[in-house]
Amino acid sequence: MTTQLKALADWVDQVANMTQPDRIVWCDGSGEEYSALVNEMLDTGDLIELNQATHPECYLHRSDPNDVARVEHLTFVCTANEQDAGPNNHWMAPSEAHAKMDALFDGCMKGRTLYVIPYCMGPIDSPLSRLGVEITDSAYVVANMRKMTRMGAPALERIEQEGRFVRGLHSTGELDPDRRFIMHFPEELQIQSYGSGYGGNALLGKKCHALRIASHQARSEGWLAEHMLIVGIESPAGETRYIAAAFPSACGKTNLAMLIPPKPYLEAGWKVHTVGDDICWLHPGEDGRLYAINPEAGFFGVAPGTSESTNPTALRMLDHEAIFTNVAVTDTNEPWWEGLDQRIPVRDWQGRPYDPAHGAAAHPNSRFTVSIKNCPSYSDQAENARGVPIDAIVFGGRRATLAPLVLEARDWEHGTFLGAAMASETTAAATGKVGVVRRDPMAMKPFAGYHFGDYWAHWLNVGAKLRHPPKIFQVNWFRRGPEGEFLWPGFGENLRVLEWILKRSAADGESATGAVDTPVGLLPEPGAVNLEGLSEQPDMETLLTIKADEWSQELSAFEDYLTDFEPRVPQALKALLARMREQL
Ligand code: OXD
Ligand code: MN
Repeated sequence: MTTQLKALADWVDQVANMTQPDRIVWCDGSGEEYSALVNEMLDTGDLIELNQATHPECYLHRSDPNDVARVEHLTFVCTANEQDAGPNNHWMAPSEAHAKMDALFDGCMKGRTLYVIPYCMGPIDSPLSRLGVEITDSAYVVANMRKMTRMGAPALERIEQEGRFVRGLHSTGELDPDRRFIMHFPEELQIQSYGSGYGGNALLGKKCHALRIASHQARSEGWLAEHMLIVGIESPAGETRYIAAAFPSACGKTNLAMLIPPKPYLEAGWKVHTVGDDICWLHPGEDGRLYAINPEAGFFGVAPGTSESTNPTALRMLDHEAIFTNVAVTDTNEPWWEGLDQRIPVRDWQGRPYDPAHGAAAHPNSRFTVSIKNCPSYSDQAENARGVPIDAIVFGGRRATLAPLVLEARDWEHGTFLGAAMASETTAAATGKVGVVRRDPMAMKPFAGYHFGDYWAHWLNVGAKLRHPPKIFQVNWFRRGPEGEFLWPGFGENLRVLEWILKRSAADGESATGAVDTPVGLLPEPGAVNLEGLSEQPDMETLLTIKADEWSQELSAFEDYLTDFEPRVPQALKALLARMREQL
């Protein structure tokens, strides 16, 4: 396989001249190609076979111990004008970044294979989808891209028809943290990544293309590329409505996207349909509503914490055809991670005999890669070329205090405000300290490919044009009590909150029943969130209280934060902030 498309053929030639691989392979995405790659990696030790009786076609990859998460400090947005990248991104001048990357890529594939991966983000026949080609020297990346994207021959055919595609160049290099960069050139539709094999740094379709480059593209084309799961909730009446929800990395998007309804809901006939767990492209439809597609075709999920009680659906899809990265293994050679069950693993994520003195057995950011088609709750609408209509947008963070269980925005503008004001405790998904509160607007801090001020303005513009915008909500599953205990049971029980959200979304305007007005937004009125059948009654009073002093402080902190983004902060957000403060 090669290509008729001259621009693509020329680019591959040019990259091959620079990187000097031994071999060039055009990936067709076939099953045979995948099996051959797996066998090759089993030979080199890049993959380790897991127990094929309990976990058919499941493999383990152990990464370099210094290459286990996204590296935000080495991730750059290289726009011609520094201001356009915004204070939310690290910036480098395109000429400087190209010179740096050219030097790193020079001869870097000697003795290696150069793989060309044509891919399509989104359903292959959808006008909302976008195309890309990743060149990589990592067989592990090819295998993961096959699960995460629609890649190979059909994607190439569409690329040849359209001619427009994002060019992503990746090499694992020497895996030296001092020779590692993830560069984005949104104005050139280019990504260059060197020195890491980790998912978010190396599977270029994901964060680099579907969020950083796509958000930039979306701005000029009038849509939104967001860090959101997409889930369909089917009521006992048989009506399915869709929610798009943004949470920072490792805050439960995968669990929420495939939740199992609590017992009374299951018995009543509620069902959950998974469309996506991480990325959502939102396009205004001709009917004035917002439509969503999941640009990805698989999950690259956080393993620790996934269990029979937190996400039984995920366990059903993880016992076949999954690639695990940096998990531990049991004496029966099955994958294991903290929170899975009571077994004691025999080897940790680095392959050492398990010793609690070395810390966790599985790396806290250990991952699984699996096709969405393996998911038992996979939605039959996930391949719909038009996308699914969104009824509610949800913003969630991880906050021990302050943020109530759920809050409804008055309108799109206020919802944009709540999204922009999001803050959350950091997790292991990125290198750096865990558990410190950082501002993370729309859960896009690491992923917006341009200036946040322009991004918020774009959100306001998109909403202003929608004749039937979805309602917007803020949630917090992570509120803690005086002993540090979680006040809300979370996981499947979150459906109780989603039910209230969907009820409110179906209702017209603010007059609808079930909500209490406060200066910061609308709260469920007492009894409005169904608690029937919960074994322990949560402290709803604390979960749904707005403390004026705490919120005044929060608004001041947000106001300070906004000053970093001047003069591009939309006036409407500042006016809202002033009004909320006055009312508090
Ligand atoms: C992810 C992340 O991998 O957000 O989805 O880090
Ligand atoms: Mn993510």
